[in-house]
Amino acid sequence: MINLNIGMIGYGFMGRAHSNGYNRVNNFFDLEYRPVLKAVAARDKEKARQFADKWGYESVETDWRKLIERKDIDAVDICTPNNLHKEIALACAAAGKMILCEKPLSMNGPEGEEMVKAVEKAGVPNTVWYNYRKVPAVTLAKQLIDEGRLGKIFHYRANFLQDWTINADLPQGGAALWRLDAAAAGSGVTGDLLAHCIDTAIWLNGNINTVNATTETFVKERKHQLTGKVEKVGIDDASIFFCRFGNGSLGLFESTRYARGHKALYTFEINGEKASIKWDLHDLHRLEYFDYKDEGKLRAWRSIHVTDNGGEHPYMDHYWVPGLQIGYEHSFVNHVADFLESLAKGTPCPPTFRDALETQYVCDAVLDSAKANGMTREVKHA
Ligand code: NAI
Ligand code: SOE
Repeated sequence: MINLNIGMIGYGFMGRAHSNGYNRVNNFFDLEYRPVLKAVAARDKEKARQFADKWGYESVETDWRKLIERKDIDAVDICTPNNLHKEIALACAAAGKMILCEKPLSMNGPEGEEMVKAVEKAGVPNTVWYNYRKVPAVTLAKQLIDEGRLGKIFHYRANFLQDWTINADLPQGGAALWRLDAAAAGSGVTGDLLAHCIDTAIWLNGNINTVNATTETFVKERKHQLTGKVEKVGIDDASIFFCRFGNGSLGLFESTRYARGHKALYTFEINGEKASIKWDLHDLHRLEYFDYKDEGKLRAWRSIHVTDNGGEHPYMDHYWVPGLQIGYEHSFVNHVADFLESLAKGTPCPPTFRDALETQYVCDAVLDSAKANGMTREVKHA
C-alpha cells in the first residue's frame, strides 16, 4: 500500500465531507493508495487543532503556504471559499503538489485558464469536486446515455433550488456567509449551484454552445459582516438560462436561494427519442426511467433503486447488500476512490481542472448574457 499524504486547506463543510472520504475510502475500496491525513491548514490554531483531533489529522498549520511548502505533503485539498482557489492552486502547481480543488474551479474563466495552464505545465494530477457525478444513480444515468438507450436527446432540464437567503436581515461576507459576498464567491447561485447542474449536464449531454440568461438580486443591500457597513449586494440570488447543446438538444436551467420550502433540491430530467430519465437529489439513490419500447399496456416511468451490487450499479459493489442505499457523503468517498484509482493507473481523474473550466465558461456566458438582458452568448470551450 502506498501512502498519499494529504494536506487540507479550510476545515468547514467540505473539509468535513472530504476528511470523511479520505478516512473511509480504504474500508470500502481495494486500492493501491491510502490517504494519510498529514496536516490541516486554517488561520485559527485552536480550531484547527480541534478539527485535526476530531478527523485524525497529524498536524496543523496556520498559514496555507507553509502547508504547501512541506516536503511530507503529496496532495493538497482546497476547501476554502472560491476567491482563494486560484492562488492556492498556483502555489501547489509550482510546488509540484497534486490538487483536489473544490468547485467552482475559480471566480471566472480567465482565473480558471491560469489554473489549467499551471497544473498542465507542472503535470500534477488534479480533480475538481463536482461530487454529484459520483452519486451511483447519476453515474448510471451516464451509462444509460452512453449505451444509446435514450437515442437522440431533445431536452435537458435542471434545477437547483434553495431558500436560505430570503431574510433581508442576513448579513453578507465573512465566515458562513461568504457566499453572499461577490468578492469571496465570484458570483451567486450561478457559480455556487448552477455550476453543479452545468457540470453534470456537460458530462451527460456534451458541451453547451450558446446561452440566454436572466438573473436577479432580490435583496440589493446587506450589512457586510467584515466592514460592519451596509453594502451593495453583488451576487445573483436567482439565475435562469436556456441554452443549445452541441448535440442539437435544448437546455433549461434554474437556480435560486429564494424558493421557499426547498433546501437543496437538485433535479434533472433528460428526454430522448427512445427514453427519458429523471433524478432528484432528495431521493439520490433512485433513477427514474421511462422506456418507450416497453410493452404498451405496461409502459410507465419506473423507479430504479440504484443499490444492486452484482456489477449492475456503479460503485455499489463496494458497499452493502442489494437494496441498502448509501448517502450524500458517499459521493465524496467515491470521488476519493476514483482519484486514487486514477493515480494508480496514471490516468486523469475527471472532472479535471480542464473539465471544470468548461463549466466556468458556461457560468461566465450566463452572467454576461444576463447583463445584456438575455442576449445570446456563445460559450468559449476549454
Ligand atoms: P465553509 O465556510 O464551511 O469553510 C471554508 C473554510 O475555509 C473555513 O474553514 C475557513 O476558515 C477557511 N478559510 C477561509 N479563508 C482561509 C484562509 N485564508 N486560509 C485558510 N483557511 C481559510 O465553506 P464550504 O461550504 O466548506 O465551502 C468551501 C468550498 O467548497 C467552496 O469553494 C464551495 O463552493 C465548495 N463547496 C462544494 C460543495 C460540493 O457540493 N462539492 C458543497 C459545499 C461547498
Ligand atoms: C450551498 O448551500 C451549497 O452548499 C453549495 O455550495 C454546494 O456546492 C451544494 O452542493 C450544496 O449547497
